[in-house]
Amino acid sequence: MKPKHNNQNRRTFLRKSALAGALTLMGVGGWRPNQSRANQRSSNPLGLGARDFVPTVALSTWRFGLKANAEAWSVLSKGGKSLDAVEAGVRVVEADPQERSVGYGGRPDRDGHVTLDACIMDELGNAGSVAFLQHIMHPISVARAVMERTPHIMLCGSGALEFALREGFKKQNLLTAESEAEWRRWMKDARYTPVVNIENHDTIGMLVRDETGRLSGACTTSGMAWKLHGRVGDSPLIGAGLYVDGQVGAATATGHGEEVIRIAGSHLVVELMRQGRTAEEACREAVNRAQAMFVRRGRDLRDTQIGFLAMRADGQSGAFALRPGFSYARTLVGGQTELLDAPFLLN
Ligand code: SD4
Repeated sequence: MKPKHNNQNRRTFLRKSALAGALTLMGVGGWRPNQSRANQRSSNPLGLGARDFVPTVALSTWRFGLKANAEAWSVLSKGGKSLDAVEAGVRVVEADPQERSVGYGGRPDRDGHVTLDACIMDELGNAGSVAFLQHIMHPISVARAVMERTPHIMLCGSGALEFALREGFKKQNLLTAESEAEWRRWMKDARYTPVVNIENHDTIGMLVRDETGRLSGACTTSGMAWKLHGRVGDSPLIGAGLYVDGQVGAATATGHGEEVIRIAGSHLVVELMRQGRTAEEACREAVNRAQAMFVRRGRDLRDTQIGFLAMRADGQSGAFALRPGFSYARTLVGGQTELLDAPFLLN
């Protein structure tokens, strides 16, 4: 049952929780800043800002994460659950036609179809996912329905669409005039060949920790633009695009999905945190592994990007990317939100 809070209790919660979290992060949790980050800051002898000791409550990928976090915060600040907060947060981006890499208005595949991938997971290992879903504005809510109303974790393609329609979701055209025009321009000189480049895809992955310490995550995308019809990326795959273990932490991925799948990226990040790494260190090691595998396969890294976000069960959070340019939104206990640039491996 949902806990009730009056305003006084809420303020007390926020204060106590920030303090307790800071103490945990500084001591009991064993968290120490790594040197490279410490060197970048100068506000105290350790090079850390006060904010580094305040637990994170919401973390999400890219600039559009700012509006997702704002929505998640409006759920959390009323005492809401992390699962409701992640769903509400990413729905904002799914419904925004200006965001051309998620949901409505997402860039289509090479045949002109908008196909969506999404998954959601809570701290107990409950999970739901949809892949290669068409015509539904909010794939994340269909994924949640798969989690809560079926014995399965993942539905895809026409089966996922049938399920969504039976559950009362409306069938809609998700291809906006702008995305269609961009696709038609691409068709002119693309010779119908799917491309991977760092500009044509951005997923929203979101991790939230609520006031009772429950972690949840969500990940939703229209995937790589101009992909082959039927292509599924990492975003709907539990363990690749998203993973949550309520006792350890949560992680989500963005970027070139094939490279994230190869290393089971988000699961790897959570396992590295289980072994004692901070969130940023875990993300960095996952990026190292992906890069090593890329190089072993003789591939050129110039046109690709992957990035991870992670949050430990105590609220310590971090990010790391292969290349520059990966930004993410972080909201701390108390509701302050900022857009940060993830540290990266290669220029
Ligand atoms: C995919 N990982 O479909 C997604 C796309 C993405 O930032 O995240 N882009 O491969």
